[in-house]
This record gives sequence, structure tokens and C-alpha cells, in this order.
Amino acid sequence: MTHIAIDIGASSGRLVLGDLNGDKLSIQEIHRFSNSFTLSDGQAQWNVDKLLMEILKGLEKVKKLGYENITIGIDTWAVDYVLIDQHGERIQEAFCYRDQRTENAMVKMAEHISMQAIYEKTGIQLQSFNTLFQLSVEKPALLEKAKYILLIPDYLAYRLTGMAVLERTNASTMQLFNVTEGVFDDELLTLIGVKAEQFAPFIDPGQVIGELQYEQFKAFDLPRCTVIAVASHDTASAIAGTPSITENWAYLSSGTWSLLGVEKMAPIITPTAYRENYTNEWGVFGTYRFLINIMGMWILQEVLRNSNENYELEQVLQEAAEVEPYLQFINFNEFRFLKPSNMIIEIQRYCEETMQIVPQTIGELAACVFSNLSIIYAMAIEQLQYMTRASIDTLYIVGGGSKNHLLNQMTANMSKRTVFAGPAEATAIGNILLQLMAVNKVQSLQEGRQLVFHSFPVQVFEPVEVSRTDILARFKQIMEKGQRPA
Ligand code: ADP
Ligand code: LRH
Repeated sequence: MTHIAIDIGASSGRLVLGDLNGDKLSIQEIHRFSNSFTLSDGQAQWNVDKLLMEILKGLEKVKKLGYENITIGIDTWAVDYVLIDQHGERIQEAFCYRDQRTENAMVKMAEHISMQAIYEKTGIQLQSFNTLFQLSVEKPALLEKAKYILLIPDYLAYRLTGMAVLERTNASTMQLFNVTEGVFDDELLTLIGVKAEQFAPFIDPGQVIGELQYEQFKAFDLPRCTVIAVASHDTASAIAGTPSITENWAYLSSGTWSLLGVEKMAPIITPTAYRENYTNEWGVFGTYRFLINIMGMWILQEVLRNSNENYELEQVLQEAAEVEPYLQFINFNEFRFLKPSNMIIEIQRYCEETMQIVPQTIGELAACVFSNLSIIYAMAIEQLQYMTRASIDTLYIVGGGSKNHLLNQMTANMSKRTVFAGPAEATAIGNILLQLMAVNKVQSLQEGRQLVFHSFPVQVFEPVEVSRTDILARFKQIMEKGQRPA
């Protein structure tokens, strides 16, 4: 049996074949495609039909390679959803979490319930884009028509199998569950006018969702395909696929977002965690991901897009390395960076407003992004140590951003921690691990992580001395003047 991970992030998607040979796991990328939200009438939406088409194209390639019998698992970004009517049709296009419709949603909801009360119930960070807030601004007539509210990976699995499920790791990001009891919170559901029956039944990673419905896709030459529930939240898959073999570790899943945190067996819900906006997302096997969302490579992606040049990343990194770092201090977690109309202009405006040197060239802009991300990462590690009362010695960076050797070194320096970087495809690997566990080829998460460590190159970055105290002090000064976080 062959296992294929379908891993779709906000910037790209891929079908990856995983092959377990003895005590070595190898992966082969079969199909890759770009992804981004589109703006239609100013609304940011995902093209979910295109995503389904890319999955089918990828599965055709799998068949062409001679694989007749496969399992697949699907993971994507969290919080976004599709409304399905009683005929199984999509009621409207899927909104992207960056759409401006939720800009005032938290303020409006605060008229009925305090944000702290929501946090204490759910353990989930307060972000205007969480499903809770997205549903709160949805038109009531549309919500009433919805038989099912399906998160994106569940929706894609539904299109392939006809089976509606709510995969558990992604479910918590909706901010609709009581964190300790794991059941829907009635007060929150009532506030947004949604019923618990409008969500499909829970499914845990490792369980079978269903068989691919061949008759629906006759135009494609597809292999026999069982769809298995994996950790369908990409971040949950990434952390499952992190090669953490040391004690006292933190992770940084570095893609469009930077998700920095620790794995815990119980949630941490304290006034500090609330104030600093740390979340307790449900992970695999009863774990919690206690982490913070940091505006990660999104900033660089947008700088590159707005530059209108076709820069190679390697070239950008080289130019950034030649620029003096830590010349500007910017809190990229401010709301203004969630979806500015032009990221370059937004950065430059911020620098003008705060009377700092304005970055101009692509190298200067990238150095500015990496400098500040490394500071934000370092600060998050200190906060995590404080809140968990446990020391953190090592940072595992996974995801596409782990290929950024310049930022890896800056992060090691600023955090004064050893950084292990890679694999870049940890999310797809975590997805495959859950499939391997479903068929009993891997017995535990720990065994899976050992397997990843021994199978894929991991690069080590040791910290070197920088004027860290001064840099952190200057960043904190800027932060105090700043806007509310995203
Ligand atoms: P997502 O899953 O959110 O779409 P990925 O994990 O695919 O994100 O990571 C995408 C990011 O990885 C890019 O925005 C880029 O910054 C970074 N990246 C990819 N390849 C490289 C590379 N060769 N060097 C440095 N950074 C890279
Ligand atoms: C990363 C991610 C993250 C969520 C965000 C919406 O891709 O899933 O964990 O907070 O997208």
C-alpha cells in the first residue's frame, strides 16, 4: 500500500509520496501547484474547485507512476470553511481568513461576551479570523441554509468521498469548543446563530473517512484510493512530523505563518497566556499545541509580490546577507500587516512614522523582515519558558522557511539557542506518519519522530554572540507605541 500526503498551504500545495523502507522514510514530490486567495469585488476568497482539480491531477500522476492502490490524507491551513446545503452544494465561495469582513467582529461580539471569557472557555487565541468570528459576520439566511459547515480539508475529503467529517485537530481552531470538555460551547453557538448539528461528526487522525467516488470523476484516470483522516490542520501535521529527539524543545513551523510553541499534555490558560495571545490547539494523540501565531513568511511573500520582479529566493537571501541587520524595529504582528494593500509601502510607512531608516532595496527589505522575525521568535521563546516554567534548549524549525539559512542563523543568535532546521516538508511527512500509524507500520508519535530524524537531513545552527540586549530593548520600545496585534 502506498501513502500520499496532500498538503496544501496558503502559498502552495503538493502531493507527496511516502515510502517506508526498513527504518528509513523517503518522500517523493509527485505534484506541486501554487495557491493564493483571489480578490473578487474586494473579497478575499479561495478557489476550492482549483484545489480539488489539482488533487485529481496529482492522483492521475500517481496512477501513471504505476501505483494502483493508495491511501491519501489531506491537510490544509485552519479556520476557513465551506457552507454546504442539503443537496451537498456549496452555498458560497470559501472566504479567506484575511478578508476584511471580520475586521470589527471581535468588537461587536464583545458587546455580548468578553474576549477573556471566550479565551477561558476555548483556550484558543483571540484572532479576528477564527471561525467563530467569521461565522458571526456570515449572513443569517446563508447560515440557516447550511446543512454542514465544513473546514477546508474536510470539505475536500467530502468532495472526494461524499463523507462529511470534522477532523479533531483542525476543529479546535474554530474556537467553538470548550477546551477541557471537548464539546461545543452552547453559549458561543447561540451567539453566532449556529447549531451543533450543522457540524459533521468528529473523526480522529488515523480513522478512515471513506473511499474515493470514482463514478464522480470518470474524466480522470485515478488509482484505488482510501481517504484517511490525518492531522488535517497543517500545523498539527507539521508538529507531528518534527524530528524532535532532544528534551526541552520548542518548534517553529515556518511557512506563510510562523507558529512557535511547545507540545503539552494539558492546556495552559492563564492571564499571561491570554494577554500575549497564546493558543492551545488540539494536537494528535491528546497533545496540545501551546503556541503563538507570528506573521511569518507572509511578509516576505508580499514584499516579493509587490516588488513586481521575479526574484529568486536565493538571490534575495544573498542580498539580505550583505545588508547590516537590525537597522529597523518593526512589530510585524500588528494588525496593519495582516493584509495591507502594499506590504512594501506599509513597511516603509511604519519606518517613517517611527523615524527609522526606510528600507528601499529588496536586500534591505528582506534584511528588515528577517531581523524582526528573529527578534519576535526570540521573545516568544522567553515567554514560553516563563509561561510553561520549563526550560527550552533547542528550537526545531520546519516548513519551507527552514530553508532560510540566514534567518535560521539570526534566530539562533537572537534566541541564544541551538536551531535544528528541516525538514522543509515536515507537514507532508507528518501527514504520511499518521497514515503509517493508521496501518500499524509506525507504532507511536515518538517512533515516527525518530524515523524522521534518521531519514531526513537536519541542519544545525549554533548561536554566535550579537548585541542582543540592546536590540531587544530597542524593539520593545517600538512595540510599546504600536497598534493592537492581528
Ligand atoms: P505554506 O505551507 O504556508 O504555503 P511553506 O511551508 O511551503 O508555506 O513555506 C513557504 C515559504 O518557504 C516561502 O514563503 C519562503 O519564504 C520559504 N522558502 C521556500 N523555499 C526557500 C528557499 N529555498 N530558501 C529560503 N526560503 C524558502
Ligand atoms: C498555517 C495555519 C495556522 C493558522 C493559519 C490560519 O498554515 O494553519 O496554524 O493559524 O494557517
